[in-house]
Amino acid sequence: MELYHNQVTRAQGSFSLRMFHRSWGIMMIQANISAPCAVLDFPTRDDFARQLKTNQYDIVGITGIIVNVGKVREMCRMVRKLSPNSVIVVGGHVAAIPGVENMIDADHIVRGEGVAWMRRYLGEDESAPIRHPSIVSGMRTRIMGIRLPERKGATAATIIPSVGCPMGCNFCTTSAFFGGKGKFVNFFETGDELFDVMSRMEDELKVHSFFVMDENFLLHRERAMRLLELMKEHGKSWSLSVFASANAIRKYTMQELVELGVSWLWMGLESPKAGYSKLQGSDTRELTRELREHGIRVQGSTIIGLEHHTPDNIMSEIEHAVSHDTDFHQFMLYTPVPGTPLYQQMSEEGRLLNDVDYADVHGQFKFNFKHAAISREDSKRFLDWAFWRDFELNGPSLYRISRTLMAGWKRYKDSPDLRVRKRFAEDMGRLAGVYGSALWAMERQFRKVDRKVSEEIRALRREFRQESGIIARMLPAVLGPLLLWTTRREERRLARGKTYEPPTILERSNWVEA
Ligand code: B12
Ligand code: SF4
Repeated sequence: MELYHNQVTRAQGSFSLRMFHRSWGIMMIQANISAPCAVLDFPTRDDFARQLKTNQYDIVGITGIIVNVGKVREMCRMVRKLSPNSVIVVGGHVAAIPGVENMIDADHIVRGEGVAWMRRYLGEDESAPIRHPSIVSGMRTRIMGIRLPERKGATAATIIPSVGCPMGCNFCTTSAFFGGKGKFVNFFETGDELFDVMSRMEDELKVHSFFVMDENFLLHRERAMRLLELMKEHGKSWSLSVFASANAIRKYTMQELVELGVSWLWMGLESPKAGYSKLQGSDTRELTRELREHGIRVQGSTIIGLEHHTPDNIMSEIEHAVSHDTDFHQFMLYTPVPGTPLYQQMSEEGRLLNDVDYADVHGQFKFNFKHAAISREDSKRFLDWAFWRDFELNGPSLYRISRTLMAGWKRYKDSPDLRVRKRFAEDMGRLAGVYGSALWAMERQFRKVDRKVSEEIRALRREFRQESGIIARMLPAVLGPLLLWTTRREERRLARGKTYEPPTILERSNWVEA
């Protein structure tokens, strides 16, 4: 249930960003039906059994992705036993497994978009406008051994404008699941609709920042530019975290991106030799540097084990990826996932490994196919090395995002555009003291590990000192040593095998107690 620690900062030890994310697909369905509904997120087996025994549910909907198929099977079994009159509906990416109907005992298996399906099933109006649920993007955030306090408005709201992606890269399961190349499902077509949803979220959750869960947000330029127009008209100084491909980013000037509030960008950095059209004509290293200079945090994403990779060239491809010096870097194994054109192709070529458990098909372990040049065992070694190398060379992501904030602040603190100036000033006001303290601790922690990184951190800490107000300047003297202590304590805990789990959450709607 974690993003960063599973697939981005997993090699960063106590500096890894820990955070849980709710299951947005079922929250979306719940918000768009009028039937009484309970969403049970992250249940333990006991929680799930208790719900089934204490309520009479007509329908039990279960969501899962492919790795979860074993859990879905067990949940179906429990429903049949504890609530035999319930209809079982299974949705989400798990539905893409070929022959899944023979693996789990469900009455309906739903492929693709679920809101329309559920409305149709319940006899409700499937074309009614989509109501966006209020979603706080993450919870129980933890870094350097401390859990950050949860304050209303402090964490971004998640906005889901669409599902799927029309680019149709051959390995991409999200694109394939919602129709493949040229297709996707838009929940909010226009900039006006998006602005309305965001304004409502701003009121309800007291947020100014949004995590926009759209596979390629910037690709839809007209919608983005209309959103910008409205943001300007209403003086909104929002910040946006978005996913976008390099060719889509290139459709905008840096000024447009900054005015739009883009402050975090997730971008594919696949090898230029792979020939994906989303990268065409872009020098991603130059682009990354430029974005960061404008205060935009970049999360790079690189695939390990592409067709042209060999033991001889893969290290230099990883070095190339790492040399982007992004704020965060995700590495994923090239993985044929059921439902994608790549899976179909590999299956026809007889290259799929049949004895791999679906629970291990997620790109963070080992290949599930025969690669022309790299063995299954080596795939893991290269993947682990990529994460390690990025950490070794570029340091903790927390340091890198502080650096990007500082670059943005210096560039825009006197911007003539009030909205832009306000955004950077707010970030700086909120974070300068905390970042300064974290840098204080990081500088000391890295002295023994890597002197060069430690010195770079020190230089940045000094910049923070110079640019901060009086309180933020004083804070590191107190908070710094505390963070150093919690960081070291966390390292010891992790070495002992400590893991973190999300809490069980139960949310009911249209519910009248009997
Ligand atoms: C947010 C997210 C996460 C969050 C999960 C939050 C959570 N608690 O579930 C985090 C970051 C933690 C995460 C982790 C992982 N994820 Co993830 N994640 C996503 C992401 C980016 C968005 C999902 C989302 O909310 N979309 C918006 C909602 C509205 O869409 P949706 O969930 O698909 O739901 C719709 C339909 O599927 C359907 N539906 C869904 N559930 C149900 C249930 C019923 C009953 C019905 C009728 C319909 C239905 O209706 C919904 C509305 O249309 C997707 C990529 C994407 N853009 O979809 C990847 C994605 C789902 N993740 C993926 C993977 C591989 C993982 C990890 C294994 C990564 C890793 N190696 O660690 C882990 C495993 C987590 C786990 N144990 O389940 C893959 C799944 C591949 C597959 N085919 O199975 C995806 C598709 C990314 C990708 N392209 O590879 N992930
Ligand atoms: S651009 Fe990204 S989201 Fe779109 S199809 Fe390609 S990999 Fe998938």
